Amino acid sequence: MNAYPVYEKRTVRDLSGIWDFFFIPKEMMKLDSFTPDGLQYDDFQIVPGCFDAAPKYASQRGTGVYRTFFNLSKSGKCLLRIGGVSLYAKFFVDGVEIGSNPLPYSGFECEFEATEGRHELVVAVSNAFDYKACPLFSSYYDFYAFGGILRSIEIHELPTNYLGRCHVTTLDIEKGRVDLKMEITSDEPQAKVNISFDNKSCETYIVDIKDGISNIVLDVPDFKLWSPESPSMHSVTIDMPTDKITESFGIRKVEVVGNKILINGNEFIARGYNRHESHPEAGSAVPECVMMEDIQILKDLNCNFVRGSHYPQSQMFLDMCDRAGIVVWEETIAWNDDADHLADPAFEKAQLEQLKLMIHNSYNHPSIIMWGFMNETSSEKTESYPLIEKLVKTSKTLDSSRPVTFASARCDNDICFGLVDIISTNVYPGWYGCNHDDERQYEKVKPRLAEVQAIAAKYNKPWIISEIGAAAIYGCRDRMNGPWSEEFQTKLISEVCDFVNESDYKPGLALWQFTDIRTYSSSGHLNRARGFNNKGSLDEYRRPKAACSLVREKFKKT
Ligand code: ADA
Repeated sequence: MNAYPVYEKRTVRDLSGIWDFFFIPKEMMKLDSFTPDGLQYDDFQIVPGCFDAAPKYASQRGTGVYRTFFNLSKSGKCLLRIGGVSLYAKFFVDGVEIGSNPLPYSGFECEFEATEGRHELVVAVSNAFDYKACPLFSSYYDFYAFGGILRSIEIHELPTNYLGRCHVTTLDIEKGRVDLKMEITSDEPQAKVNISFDNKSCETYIVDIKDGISNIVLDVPDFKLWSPESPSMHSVTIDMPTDKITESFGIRKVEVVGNKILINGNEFIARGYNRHESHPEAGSAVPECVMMEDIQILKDLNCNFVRGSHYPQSQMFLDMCDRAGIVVWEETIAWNDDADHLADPAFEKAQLEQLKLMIHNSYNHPSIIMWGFMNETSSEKTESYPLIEKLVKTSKTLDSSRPVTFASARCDNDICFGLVDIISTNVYPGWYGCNHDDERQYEKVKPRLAEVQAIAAKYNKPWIISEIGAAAIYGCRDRMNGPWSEEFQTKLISEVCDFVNESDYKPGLALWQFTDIRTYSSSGHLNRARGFNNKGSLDEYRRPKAACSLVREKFKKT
């Protein structure tokens, strides 16, 4: 089984496995001119996977063309369902284009008609930087743009009347009352549905369908609340004569009250990391066993929080966060995009589309308590304000149950903090703009955080230090605490943790970052030793640096 939801009546083909493959260098072709006609596949790849994470195509940019075959038991409407691609892709069934996706890391679906029997599926996915084809990933972003099919890929045979998702919204944590918003495609104005929670006895309801949506409010029997400390999960099964879906969800309430974040009325103080989906041997297609390892390491470090930096997350990873009680900030992709991008209609369209897909795909995860977008954009400029305002309004329209935020690197003169529910700031005192010949740069941490706290306090909103840290090369030990040493990184993080633990107001904290990740040697004009962002508390192979033992202790005190 891939991540939730589970469709139990329709025929679903999981297409994970070995696919035919052919690589076209970017110099030979742009994706927009690709057709699969007459291609001779001379290789193979594993799906999910990144074709450029393995030796043969490492560092190459262009279009990876994947091909497989699938059988349909009947003619009719089908659904291609993919967990995410990088960077952008086109899809062909029997040589005919059925869809395209310009949104890196977004889970998405496209419907198509096909007859009973055997069919060819071609996924042409490009990792070439092309702002027109893919405005949401620029070559200066400080994380490596791998190419491939990152997560699960399925073909669903759709019945005449079928279910989309069922979004579960907590209405009352005292009664276990939830609102079920069911997506139903039907040629009838009503539907007869059997609804059961946790595979217990079901009840039959006749629901009205308006614009493809049916709502019903129900109390969950024998409910238990979801919280970071006690992450109880429930399931709901919607069973129609022709289709059946089971969704996983949690009953919990998230509120912002003054400068506090509350979960079920209890203050939540984030202690955790920014985590990229990245592994030196798998690229962005992080295997589920490594996701499990990351979850266990985060818990071992006494973390209760992870920011999915900087893009929509794997649904399987979010399923794991639900069950581990690790609270999540999920966000749309961006990295220091300037006002020229935000003023571009194509960039705006892509941002809004990715936000809608992210909320649609991730809605039922109780671990996600806030939506974010556009990391470190130019939120100090008036030209940026309209898109940030649109993203906030869109988020609230699609999901009034969660607060919104964005990580600002312009906190001293940010003009958009008034739009969001939570003030989030990325600051690097003691690392950037320092004279590292003087190893006491870490002494700059507390004064700077006090300055930022004063800015955040003006808004009387929760404040999260959404990024802070320093680089250390794994194994670099230096009694002089020199830069790039594990000692320096540990000392700087110690200053950060002491500030948040000693401060009267306890801000949230997401250290930058969980593990080292591949980037480029001169990302965003920043030097990156060995082509990696080395600010992980663990290296890219999840080997702990000295900072881990400090974090484990300091986070225990929260
Ligand atoms: C920024 C950015 C991160 C990373 C970090 C760094 O805050 O959001 O993605 O690039 O800086 O390591 O400098």
